[in-house]
Amino acid sequence: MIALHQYPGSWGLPSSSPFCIKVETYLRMAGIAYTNVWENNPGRGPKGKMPFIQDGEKTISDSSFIMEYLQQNYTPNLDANMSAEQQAVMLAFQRLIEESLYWVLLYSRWGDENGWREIKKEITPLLPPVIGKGIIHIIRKRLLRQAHFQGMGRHSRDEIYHIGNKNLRSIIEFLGNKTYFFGEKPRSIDCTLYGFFITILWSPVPGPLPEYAKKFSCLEDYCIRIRDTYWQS
Ligand SMILES: N[C@@H](CCC(=O)N[C@@H](CS)C(=O)NCC(=O)O)C(=O)O
Repeated sequence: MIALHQYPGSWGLPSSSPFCIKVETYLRMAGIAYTNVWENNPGRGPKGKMPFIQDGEKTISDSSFIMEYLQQNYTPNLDANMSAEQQAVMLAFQRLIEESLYWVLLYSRWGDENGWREIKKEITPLLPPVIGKGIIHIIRKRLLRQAHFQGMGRHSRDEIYHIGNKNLRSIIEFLGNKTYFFGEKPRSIDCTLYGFFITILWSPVPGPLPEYAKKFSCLEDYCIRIRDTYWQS
């Protein structure tokens, strides 16, 4: 059986990482049997990040490589029978979310003082006692350094949220009131969207991202629909 290594949940979310929620949602949507292995230390993964999976002798790291592996080795493939155009649009949105919106989310949690307060309160108790108080600052420094080198971390607070909300707006425009991103059938992009949207909407990290997202009831409806269909047990 597939072992999904991922961070434990915070604030009632299934995991503190949207990438982990993405993979678990895919496994649930496709009905593939798996077991969770909870990890707090990303260093245990082959790429120093969560999630990764083990399937027999195979270890696969990175949520997108994991999903490609699942699509090649397990049925159903949620992305079967998509047109080339749909696949192109899907990849563009996936990159927008994972390579741009992700860094805004990271900043909102670890850089923005309001988010950092919530993160510190939630994550410190999950770390080893006493030294955990120091470790959380080391994690923060490492993540903000990543954001700096990626480029997002060089922008002002207003600029970062401006980028984030523009990203959100384009996702919302495309989703509209559809059941899933491409209509009536859930696709792998819905797993990515669910991971990121519930992290933004259903965690107590405050700021312009959730404030903006909450203005669009279609987003909340979409998350509730996926939760009620795939996350009840
Ligand atoms: N491209 C990777 C991104 C995974 C990722 O960024 N995971 C974060 C949590 S959201 C992580 O484990 N970060 C630990 C670190 O960078 O130290 C994927 O799709 O799996």
